[in-house]
Amino acid sequence: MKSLSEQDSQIFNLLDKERIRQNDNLELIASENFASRAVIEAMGSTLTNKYAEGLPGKRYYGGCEFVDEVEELARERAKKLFGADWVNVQPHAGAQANAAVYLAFMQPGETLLGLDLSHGGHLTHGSPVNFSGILYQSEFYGVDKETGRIDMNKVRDKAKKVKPKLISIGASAYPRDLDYEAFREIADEVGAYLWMDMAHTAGLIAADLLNDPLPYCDVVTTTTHKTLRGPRGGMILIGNDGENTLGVTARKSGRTKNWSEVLDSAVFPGSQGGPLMHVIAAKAVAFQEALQDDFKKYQQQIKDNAQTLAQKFLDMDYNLVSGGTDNHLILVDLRNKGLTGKKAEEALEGANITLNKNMVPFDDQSPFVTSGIRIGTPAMTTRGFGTDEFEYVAELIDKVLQNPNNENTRTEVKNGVKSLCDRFPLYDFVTA
Ligand code: DSN
Repeated sequence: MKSLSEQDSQIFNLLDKERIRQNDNLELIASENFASRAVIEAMGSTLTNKYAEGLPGKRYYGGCEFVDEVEELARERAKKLFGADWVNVQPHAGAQANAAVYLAFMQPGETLLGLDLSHGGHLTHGSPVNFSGILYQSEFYGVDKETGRIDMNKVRDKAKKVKPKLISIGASAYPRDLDYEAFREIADEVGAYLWMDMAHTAGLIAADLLNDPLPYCDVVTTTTHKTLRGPRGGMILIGNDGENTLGVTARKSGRTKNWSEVLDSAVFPGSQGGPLMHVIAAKAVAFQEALQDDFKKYQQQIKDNAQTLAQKFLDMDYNLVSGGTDNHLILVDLRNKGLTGKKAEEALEGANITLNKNMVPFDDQSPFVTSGIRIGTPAMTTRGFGTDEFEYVAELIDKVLQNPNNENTRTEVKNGVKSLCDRFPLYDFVTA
């Protein structure tokens, strides 16, 4: 058989260009990371060939003896990592994990209460352009205008008013930790189920560096490729399966069942066909990596780096939503700098600094323009950056933002980026 370079030089060359781009840029998109060689090898394996609808030991196809073991290892490792009673590792991505939650807990037309997308929420938490907002009645809570933080009293008021069937927690651009106990109390008061989407913060939660949602939520979803640093994919977890896990109101109202069975069916056959067994193998590898002591140190460094970045930006007179960070990202409000997020993203890209424009709460710009940028530390921390490097990163970003149209500044910053990246090489094996 031919190798990729022999078979298809066009694709091979594009993959190689992307490998070089990843090596030569400062990757600051808060949802991205660099998977290990072992994870990438598992994803590129012959398991991509295998159909395995069903669950280990209960498949609809023959020849599943080895993929059964792979999926069992992935499940056991994930349970150990998060202290979960039950997991399903088959969702192809975070959106598919979330779709299964809706299918399990909601009927079309019922009400969901989630964090507003423009306040840091996620598309699949009820946005009108997403299936979650099309099929279900979506209502939103937001952050307080002064503090930039979720105000639990306002969440309670809103929940009492709209009486949701399901309350979602979790965000794509919220720099603070979350109070799951308070959310649980509210869910119980109004008789709602409680769901946390920890896609962004799963690695920090696994390392006990943020509050743990599993004891308080009826169901938790995540992606596996952000702070968790695995392959692109999704997963669903339950802290304690069975009667005891449900909130007080749910128990009183007799809505007790083993949600694991309902959720398994909601994934397959409810919303997916054959699982991606090569990706599940890579998830197993990533979970094993995350169970090592080094992973905890890595997560602590992510957090230290984000705090360093936050302080440096504050010192340079930037406004940060909520005034700082508890996790892996900061959200910079550029309005006092006379810049839009779009302009900042474009100027920084020209200097090999990759991040994304982002709405800030109470933004007066459209989602295509925005008034902010989101900056995350997980990917460059994987490359070995510590707080000194992130101080320098903040200085490089500031230099570009002070002169967004100046070619000489961009060239100067590009050189700074190049020397940083050269000091912290990425992949020492050929990925394309
Ligand atoms: N697209 C992801 C992010 O950037 O946060 C969320 O799915």
